Amino acid sequence: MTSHPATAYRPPRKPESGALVKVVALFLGIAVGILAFLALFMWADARDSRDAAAAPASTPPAAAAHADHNTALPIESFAGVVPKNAQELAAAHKAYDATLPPIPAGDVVKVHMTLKDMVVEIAPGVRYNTWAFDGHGAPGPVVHVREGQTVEMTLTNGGSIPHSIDFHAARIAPNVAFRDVMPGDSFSFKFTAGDPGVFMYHCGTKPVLAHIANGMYGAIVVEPKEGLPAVDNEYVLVASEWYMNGDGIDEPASLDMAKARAMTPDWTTFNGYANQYVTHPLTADPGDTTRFWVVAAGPTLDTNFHVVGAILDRAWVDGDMSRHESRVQTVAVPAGGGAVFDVRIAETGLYPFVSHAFAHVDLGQVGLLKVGNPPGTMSH
Ligand SMILES: [Cu+2]
Repeated sequence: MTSHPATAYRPPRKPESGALVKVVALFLGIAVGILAFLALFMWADARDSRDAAAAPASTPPAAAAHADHNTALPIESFAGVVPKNAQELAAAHKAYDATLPPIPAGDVVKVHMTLKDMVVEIAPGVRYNTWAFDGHGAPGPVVHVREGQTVEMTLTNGGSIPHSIDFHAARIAPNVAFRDVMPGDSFSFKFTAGDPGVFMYHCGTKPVLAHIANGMYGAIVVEPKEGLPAVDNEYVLVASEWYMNGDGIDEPASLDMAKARAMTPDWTTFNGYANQYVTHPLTADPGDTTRFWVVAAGPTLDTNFHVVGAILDRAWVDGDMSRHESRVQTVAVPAGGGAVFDVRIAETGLYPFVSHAFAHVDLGQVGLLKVGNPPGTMSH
């Protein structure tokens, strides 16, 4: 496995000659052959395991529980690796407040974010070295404005390398507004929030993949001037994925750039922490309509938004608030995109909201909407 500490990232060198390319191609050919052999071997091994499982147990349970999670992938995965007291830690974790904040009064909304290097927890007992907007970890704070308001944005760089901020809600020259801000400096720009919807913001400093993967993203909600249909609850969910060079348990993990390029995350999350709304559900009352403002921050993967046991009554897709789809089941929110979903749920119960690309659920991108007080749960 090759891993790059986030702060020591170097781009790969280009092959220097055609001969080198040929050598690399030869090695790749050999590697594919070896992988094919390994795949065959693992298939045979899996068959053996299945047969062994059917036979009386001969492997001590402790050895089985400590199965190597690392043999199936060319890149080492830390997916699902948590300490023994994970449940306790998940319960103690303070969930990111998903509630949509109110719109500030006035024509101008001043937003000041300070970038800080900080360690955050992204799953129970799993820590990661982020570059974080406004000391929030990831995602950064939700910015909520009304269409027509002017956003006056100041970014202070309290980190150790250059950073920037790119608002998808802005029509502005990016070379001016989204420029790099040096450590210790501050920079301001303003834009009119003229297009309603929910948009991503993120650091746009190169390599952007690394800056987003390290937690530099968030959501800005631009409420349409004429408003939307009234609802009972409004929540903001930012979907993202994490690529780690260690399990993050004994010491915080940093970015593994090879994994980020290969798009093989260790964890996927809503609002930066795996399964946090399973342990600490979002809430609604029976008969309520709940609005989800969803951004897929990536850095690379989409989120396929679905609420189990419900239909998305209204879906405004990718920031287009001029029309909505009705009664749809699953809507893909592309990396770098956002969508708004209204869901009316009549019956008491626990309703999972997920990315229905189910590897994402397995890696932590799932939460619960608790409607009423289903039996066996505490009141809210
Ligand atoms: Cu950055």
